[in-house]
Amino acid sequence: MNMRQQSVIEANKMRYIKDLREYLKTLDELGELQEINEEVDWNLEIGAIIRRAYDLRAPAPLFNKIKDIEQGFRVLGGSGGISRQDGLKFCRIATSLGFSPSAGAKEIVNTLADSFEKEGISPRVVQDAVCHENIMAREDVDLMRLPAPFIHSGDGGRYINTWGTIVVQTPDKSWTNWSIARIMLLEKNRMTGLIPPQQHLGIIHQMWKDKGEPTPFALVLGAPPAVPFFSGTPFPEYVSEGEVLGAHFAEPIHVVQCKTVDLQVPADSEIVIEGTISDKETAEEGPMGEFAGYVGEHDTPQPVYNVSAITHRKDPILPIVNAGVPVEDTQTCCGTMYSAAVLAELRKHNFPVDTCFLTFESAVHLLVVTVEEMEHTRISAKNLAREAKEIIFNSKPGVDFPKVMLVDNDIDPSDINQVMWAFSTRVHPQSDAHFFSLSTKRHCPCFTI
Ligand SMILES: Cc1cc2nc3c(=O)[nH]c(=O)nc-3n(C[C@H](O)[C@H](O)[C@H](O)COP(=O)(O)O)c2cc1C
Ligand SMILES: [Mn+2]
Repeated sequence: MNMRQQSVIEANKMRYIKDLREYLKTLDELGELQEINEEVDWNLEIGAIIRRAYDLRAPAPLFNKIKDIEQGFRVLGGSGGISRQDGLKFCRIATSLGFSPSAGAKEIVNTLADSFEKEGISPRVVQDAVCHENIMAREDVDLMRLPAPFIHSGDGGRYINTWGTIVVQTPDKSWTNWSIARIMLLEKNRMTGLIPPQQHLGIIHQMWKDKGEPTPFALVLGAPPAVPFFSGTPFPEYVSEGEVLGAHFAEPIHVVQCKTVDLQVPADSEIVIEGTISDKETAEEGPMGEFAGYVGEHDTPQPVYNVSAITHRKDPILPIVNAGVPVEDTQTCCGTMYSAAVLAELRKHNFPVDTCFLTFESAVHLLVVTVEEMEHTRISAKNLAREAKEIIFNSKPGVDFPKVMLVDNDIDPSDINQVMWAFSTRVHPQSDAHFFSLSTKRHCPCFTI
């Protein structure tokens, strides 16, 4: 690490980065951004370059010129990727969430779990917003102007949403949910996307359907860097992600009223797509290469998103993820945030937990929980496992991964080499592996086991 980077790390200790462009500036100073000025194709090429960048742990690629797309519209990959630089492995996650670039997994996860317990801070409504610098409304709406990529060769279409936040609100307005779920382009003013019924998006969509009405939505692309992380966190029902984000940073995030729907979105965002999710109409969605590392085999009928406006900043940046084999941003986002959510849950039940980590390299299928070493003498390993299983698999985050490893806290659960060593030398195949049948219904459509 050179002296310039060291001073960048010093300057960024616990700093709240409030928009994507400031985040890109920080990445650039850390040596974590590469601008690509040659023309690239949205059809497979952008996806392939992002994939290569993950494999090399190379700086995040920012594509400045995209074939058939007007000059100025840009695409960013690797927003939450891991770094190959010594001591900076988690720097993109850390700086997105307000930590020092050199923060380790335990500091990030344990501090987030503390934040999840704090009283929420509601967003502050502002009047002017950069996301409204340009507006396409009603018949002027044209999604095809945006550089949505065709990512994997088996995909069912071009995906406009892989790292954006879908904002919806209950009909009584008491709960505003932010979440990430993939969305595919259909035509200039229509999209379709996964709306799993057990996810909060699905629960709120059902409330509107019960009233016989479509669900107003806003899709926020290129929000402040912390937003996707909070949108990818499985909080309990009726918890608004924006309020927990406010609690984490001890100040409200700025939001602005949408132009054509009664919703508010982070004001300092690059692109906002507004409209309603049909209560009746569906379209064939998918398949798409997913975070488990496989491309699904089928499309499925999913609700249609009808678009009433697109607003954007000048020269907007569309951040995307190429979901696939580890390590990519779905895994770093969910890995980090689910760990904090499980830790908060275990703490609530007085489980003797030190920290948790939903390992990136397992494609977020293996959660490692570290316990105080002396706890073994108080309670048998089998009982400890049973207790952990009861708490974890009955919580919202616990329905999305199938394997949990309990280990002494001399192991760093974010270091897969240490995890593999502990698993191989400390787990007796007959007496230390416990299988439980689970009543919880697993909901992830791309779940592999
Ligand atoms: C990049 C990324 C993409 C995701 N895509 C999907 C998706 O397509 N479908 C889904 O059900 N969950 C997806 N997730 C996980 C959800 O965002 C996560 O489960 C979140 O907790 C859902 O929000 P909710 O708790 O408000 O329901 C994705 C997460 C990330 C980080
Ligand atoms: Mn939620």
